[in-house]
Amino acid sequence: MIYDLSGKRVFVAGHRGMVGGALLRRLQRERCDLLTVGRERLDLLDQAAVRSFMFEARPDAVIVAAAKVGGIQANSTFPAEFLYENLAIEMNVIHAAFRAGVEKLVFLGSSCIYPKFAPQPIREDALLSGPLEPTNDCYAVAKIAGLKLCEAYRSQYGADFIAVMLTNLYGPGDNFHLDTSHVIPALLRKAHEAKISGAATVSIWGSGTPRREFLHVDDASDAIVHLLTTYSGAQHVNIGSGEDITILDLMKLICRVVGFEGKIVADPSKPDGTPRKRLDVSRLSARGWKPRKRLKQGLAETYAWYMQNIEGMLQRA
Ligand code: GFB
Repeated sequence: MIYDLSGKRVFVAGHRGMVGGALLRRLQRERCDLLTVGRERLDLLDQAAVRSFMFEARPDAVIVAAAKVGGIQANSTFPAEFLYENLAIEMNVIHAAFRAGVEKLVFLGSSCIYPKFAPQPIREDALLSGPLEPTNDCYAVAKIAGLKLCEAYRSQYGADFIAVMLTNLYGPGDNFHLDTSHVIPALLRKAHEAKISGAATVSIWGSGTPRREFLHVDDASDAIVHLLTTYSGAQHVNIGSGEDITILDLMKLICRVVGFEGKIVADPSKPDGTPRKRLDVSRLSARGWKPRKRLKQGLAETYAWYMQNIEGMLQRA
């Protein structure tokens, strides 16, 4: 243990998102005070407001879980917002945390920071070794900037700011909107709706051949807290399950979980994105952490969560 959370005030920026929500659940098991603030009270894009908040709230530790996120289609449709909003959130929160004397900060990044054709599994040192995947290069550039910001405040000022790079996450609290979501919520919803309507087929975007690595958000939040309390270093750390699966096999698994028995058809008019992005998680494993939840179990639980929350989501849509 190098950062003991007992008695600390921990600010989770972005607590209403899927990862932020999981972090709150996980941190409730620690003896720390949790600090959150809703979007209506603090706009993280507003530099002056973030600075005032940080100086008034005086957190000891900060987790930057706030971000503009979305799946392959949202990323390629709104590159300006993905770049601008993510840069602004990182810049405002990380700089204000530094100025307010925050002792420890964890910045959450994503596996899309790595080159499109990085050798698999992807090691941390693959960063900036080749061109990015174009469907999400704006998001990736913003996340690389956040990582570099942490590195720079550490090397220049000795700030204990660390960066972790997360693989594709899923779980309760995810976005199930078909245009903007990541693949798992989209396919759970499509399979469910196909089952309910008695459809003969269900479609998946692209060829079905890309491979993705998935990690349940409760495992992700556990790994983040593990690194927050046990790690300090300039090198960012990958967080993943270490296993990947093709999108077609993922959909077969989802159809079994949901109980849809029709045919799966590919939609080649939609993009595949990067062919493969499995993270090398040996640095994390060497620090004594491993995931608990198997994909099938995590999918079943996420489907159950979707079923319980479907009405509220439809009302908000
Ligand atoms: O999860 P996803 O949108 O994002 O898509 P990425 C993963 C794969 O699933 C792609 C395919 O090959 C999609 O073409 N796919 C199949 C679908 N059917 C669907 C569907 O109905 N909806 C969606 N969304 N995908 C994201 C990045 O990339 O990964 C973000 O855009 C972020 O920046 C995130 O880094 C972790 O894995 O391709």
